[in-house]
Amino acid sequence: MAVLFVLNRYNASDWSDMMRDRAPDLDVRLWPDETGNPVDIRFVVAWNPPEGELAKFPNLEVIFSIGAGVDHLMKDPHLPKVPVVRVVDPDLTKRMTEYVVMNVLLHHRRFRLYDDQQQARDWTEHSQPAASEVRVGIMGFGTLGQDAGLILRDLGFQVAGWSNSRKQVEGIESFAGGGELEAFLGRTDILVSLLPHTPDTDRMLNRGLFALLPQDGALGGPFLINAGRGKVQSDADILDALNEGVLKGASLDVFEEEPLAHDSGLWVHPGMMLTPHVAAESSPLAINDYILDQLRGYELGETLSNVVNAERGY
Ligand code: NDP
Ligand code: OXD
Repeated sequence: MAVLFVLNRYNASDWSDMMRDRAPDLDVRLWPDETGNPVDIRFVVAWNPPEGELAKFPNLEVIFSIGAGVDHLMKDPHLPKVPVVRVVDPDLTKRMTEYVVMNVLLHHRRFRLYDDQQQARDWTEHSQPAASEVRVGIMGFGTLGQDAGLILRDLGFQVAGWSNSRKQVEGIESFAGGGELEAFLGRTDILVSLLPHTPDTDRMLNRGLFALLPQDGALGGPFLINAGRGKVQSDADILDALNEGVLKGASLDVFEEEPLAHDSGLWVHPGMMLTPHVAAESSPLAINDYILDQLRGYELGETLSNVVNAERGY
C-alpha cells in the first residue's frame, strides 16, 4: 500500500517527511517526483491538486484533505468517487475560534479606529456599547462556528447561528435554511462567515445580502468577518459596501482570488483588517497524526470519520 502526498503548496515535503518519521512501515511518496507506479497508490493526502490528477490512480480508496475545507477537491470534475475525509481537529478549531473572537472584539472595541488615532496622536474617546447589546450572527454554524459561538456567548454577546439544519446550542438562537436567512441577517450587527464554498454558497456575501443587515444596531452599522472561503464573497461588493458605509468595517482572511491582487482597494481601506488566509493554519503534526489514526483504523475495518457528503459538497 502506498500513501501519496499531493500537496500543491510551499511546504509539501515537510508533511511527507513527518509522516515517514511517524509511520516508518508505510510506503510514503511525495507527488510528483516520487509517485512511481500509479497502481500502487491506495491513499492520497491532498491540498489543491491539479484537475484530473487524482483520477490517475485506479486503486485509490480514500482521499484525505489536509484542510477542513474540501472545495479544493470538490471543484475537480474528475475527482474519483471514493470517500473524501476532511480535517476536524481541536487544534485547528481553537485557532479559528481565536481569530473569530479577536476580530469580533476588534470591531466591537473599535480598535481599527484607535489604531489610526494612535498614529495621529489623537486622544478622542468614543462611546462603547456593552457586549450584551451587540448581536453576532455566525453563518456556517458547524464545527468551527459553534466553537467560536460558545466563547462569544460566554463573553456576553447575543449570538445566533445560521446553517442548513437547525442546531440546539444553549443560549444561542439557531436559524436554518434559506427561508430564515433574512430574519437571521435582520438581527445581526457583526456577521461572521464560516461557510464552506459550494455551488449554494457561491458569492452569497454580496451587495444584496449586506442590504439586509441593520444600520441602527448598537455599533452604528454592520461589520463583516469572513474566515471561511473567499469565493463565498464578492470582493468588489465588500469594497463598495465599505466605501458607501453599508458596512462599517470588515475582517477578511480569505479572498475570491488568493493572493489578493496588489492593486485591490481592500488592502488600504481604513475599515479593513486583512490577513493572508491564516485564520487557522493547520499544524502538520496534528493533521498527520489525525490522518494516520484514520488510516490505521480503516485498515482494521473501522469506519472513517468526517467523510464529506459528496452531494452537499462539504
Ligand atoms: P462544517 O461542515 O462543520 O460546517 C459548515 C457549516 O456550514 C454547517 O453548519 C452547514 O450546515 C453550513 N452550511 C453549508 N452550506 C450551507 C448553506 N448552503 N446554507 C446554510 N448553511 C450551510 O465545517 P467547519 O466548521 O469545520 O469549516 C467551515 C469552513 O471553514 C471550511 O469549509 C473551510 O472552507 C473554512 N476554513 C477556513 C480556514 C482558514 O484558515 N481561513 C481554516 C479552516 C476552515 P449544517 O450544519 O446544517 O450541515
Ligand atoms: C482549511 C484551510 O480548510 O486552512 O483547513 O483553509
